[in-house]
Amino acid sequence: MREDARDAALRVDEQRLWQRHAEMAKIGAIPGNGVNRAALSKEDIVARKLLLSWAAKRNFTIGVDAIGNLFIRRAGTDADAAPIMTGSHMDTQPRGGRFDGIYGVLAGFEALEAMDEAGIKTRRPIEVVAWTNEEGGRFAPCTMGSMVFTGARPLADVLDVTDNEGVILKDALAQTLAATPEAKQREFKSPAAGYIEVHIEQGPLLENAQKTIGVVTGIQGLRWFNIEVSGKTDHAGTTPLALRKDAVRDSIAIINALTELTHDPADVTRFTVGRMLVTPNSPNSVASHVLFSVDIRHPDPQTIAKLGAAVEPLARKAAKFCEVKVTPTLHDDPCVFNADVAGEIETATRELDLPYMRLSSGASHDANYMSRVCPTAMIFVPCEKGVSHNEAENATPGDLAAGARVLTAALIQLANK
Ligand code: HGY
Ligand code: MN
Ligand code: MN
Repeated sequence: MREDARDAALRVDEQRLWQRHAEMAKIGAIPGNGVNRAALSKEDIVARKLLLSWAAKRNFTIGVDAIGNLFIRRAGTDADAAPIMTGSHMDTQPRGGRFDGIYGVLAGFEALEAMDEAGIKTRRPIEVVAWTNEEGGRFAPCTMGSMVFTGARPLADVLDVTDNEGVILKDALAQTLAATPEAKQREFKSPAAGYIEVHIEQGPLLENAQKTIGVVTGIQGLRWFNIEVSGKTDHAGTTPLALRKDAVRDSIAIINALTELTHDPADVTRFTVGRMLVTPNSPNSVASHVLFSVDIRHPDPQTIAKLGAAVEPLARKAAKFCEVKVTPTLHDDPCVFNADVAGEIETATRELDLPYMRLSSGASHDANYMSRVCPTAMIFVPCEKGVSHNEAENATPGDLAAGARVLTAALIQLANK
């Protein structure tokens, strides 16, 4: 490892990093030590302003693109060189934790500050990005900011997405962009020479194996759908069952069919219905309309393709009384990270004498999309009992700092190649 990389890594300030998490956790704080900071919400805006206030104290330049991805750039000696990027997301699940996403943004910022304090220069610029709407909890699908930045989806495709309250994404986006006028406009698909994302594992493997660092080799495949079932509202007391077009009954039949499809004795396949909107949503009116989400995941490319292809025909077959509309909203095949970048992470981990293991990710991340446009890999640190997307999500200051040290060293190695 380069001397300057080691020097900067050892300047990562555990206390400052922990304190920053505490400050961010206040924005959207909910009982049980959790955080509810939805994408493009007023809480998201406050978090963006806080991050940019820290960047303004340093000689970093700030950029923003048309979907609100925020970029904090530390100059390199070669201004024209494509940057090495790092980052993650600041939005959370509705009952999210204090570390999912925000850790990758704060660790990236801590790496830039440690480089400043070590007084080191890198050939390439290094940029920290805070991706818009990684979670997809308010505006589906997830990983929206990185998807649009990398050109996997045109911005126009997502502007009219609405949240549960009927707010249109483009309106929430306009408000968010207006809140950070100090950020310079930035094009999509800006070239990057590499990307490393650090994140809590959101699973139990590191903790069970008593490892501090995960060198992440890839992400499993996932498919998201919105399924809409349209029937007819009727009186719950007087309408015979035989005459009903009951959207809830047909939704249950569809979900039972998908449960059967995804049944897996090895418990590797993941199937989740997390959102269900019922209309008119009254105990004594037969439901005329149901919209529900489908999230299916599997690490094997053929299996996830087969499962994804089966959803629409199965939904149509299972529904006996109502119209069914199946809209795919996310189609991610399993991704394999770049061996050289993973190698730099492993070398830095070994040279910093940290216990580690290689593993793949069950959760998806913006690194999924960045891996399609530049050499990409991830670093994991443990979270308590693997719990995430839950207020009880927890991590230790020591592990967070260790991940930030590996990140700092690996970024410097890559930025001088
Ligand atoms: O859904 C996911 O895997 C990520 O945590 N947003
Ligand atoms: Mn995340
Ligand atoms: Mn998440």
